[in-house]
Amino acid sequence: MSKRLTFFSKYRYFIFLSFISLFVMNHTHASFHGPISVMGDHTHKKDEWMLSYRYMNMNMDGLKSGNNNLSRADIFNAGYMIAPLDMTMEMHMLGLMYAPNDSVTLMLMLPYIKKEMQLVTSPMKMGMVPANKRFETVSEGMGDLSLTALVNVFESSQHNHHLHLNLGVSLPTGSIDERDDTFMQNNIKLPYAMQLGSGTVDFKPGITYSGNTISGPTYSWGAQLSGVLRFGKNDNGYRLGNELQLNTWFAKHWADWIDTSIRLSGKWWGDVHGNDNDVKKMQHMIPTADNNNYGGKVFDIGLGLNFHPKTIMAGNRFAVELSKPIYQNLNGPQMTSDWTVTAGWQWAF
Ligand SMILES: [Cu+2]
Repeated sequence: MSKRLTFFSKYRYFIFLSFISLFVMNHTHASFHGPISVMGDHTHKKDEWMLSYRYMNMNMDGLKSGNNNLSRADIFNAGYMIAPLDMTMEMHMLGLMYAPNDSVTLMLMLPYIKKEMQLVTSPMKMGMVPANKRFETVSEGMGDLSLTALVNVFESSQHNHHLHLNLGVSLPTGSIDERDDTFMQNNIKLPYAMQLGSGTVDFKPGITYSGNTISGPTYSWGAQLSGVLRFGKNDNGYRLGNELQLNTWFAKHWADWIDTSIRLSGKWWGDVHGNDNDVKKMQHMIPTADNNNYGGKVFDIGLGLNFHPKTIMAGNRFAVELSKPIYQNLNGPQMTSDWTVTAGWQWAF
């Protein structure tokens, strides 16, 4: 496990900034944002800044291969000695946006990640491995830093249709050398799913459309197609699979300070190319150590609630979204996604 940043120091920063922002008058005009789980959904006008904090809690539970749910017994019958039971990933994400001019907005995002996986050994004792032994592995630390230029390419004359490009790069600031102690061996290398970064410089292109009604009841909507393209191999001899994601959303604005949103998304991603030799040694013992047991497709539905208060709190937005998969097809055996919560605070100034 890498060094811990105490949660107190993180929250202290967040609380301090929230408090300060209460007293800052704001001249930023309201714009329509996508759900909080969508990154790079909006651009800013010249000289606007935005600071944001997101908390994400993603849960995985059970296993699938293709469309089929697998039981724990299926894993052991396939010859594995250890089955993953469930996994939680918590992410604290700091974001900073700045628009040097009306055409380009720069965005920086730095995640801090904690992953916890619960596992269990086979009900049959095998050699050194005790039967039905439950244990946990944990990894924690900085994830990959991403830098993105959001470039406006079209805005309708009424300013209600907007299109921009997302030109992002992700730098390998996240560790790919996370280890933890287990009952079998101390300081064992953790599988790909438990690492904090990709280990490669990745390109993150995307295109985002957003629109809103001009008069009458207010609705807003949007769509974003984005990808993660990875090249070469990282220092441990592998690269994660490429990703493609389509997000679409629709929001109803009940008043000028509150809206609710629905989001539908589809994500496709590939398996791991190459192997970390320390991990490959365990590929017949535990499904997560096999580079073929990665990749698949997931369709999600997300419901969001957004507050954007006026007067002295103007410029702030508080948002929460709960999402759940409605369909998943995984190269397996692989852990299946369950629900995800994303909560965030954005402050434009
Ligand atoms: Cu922003």
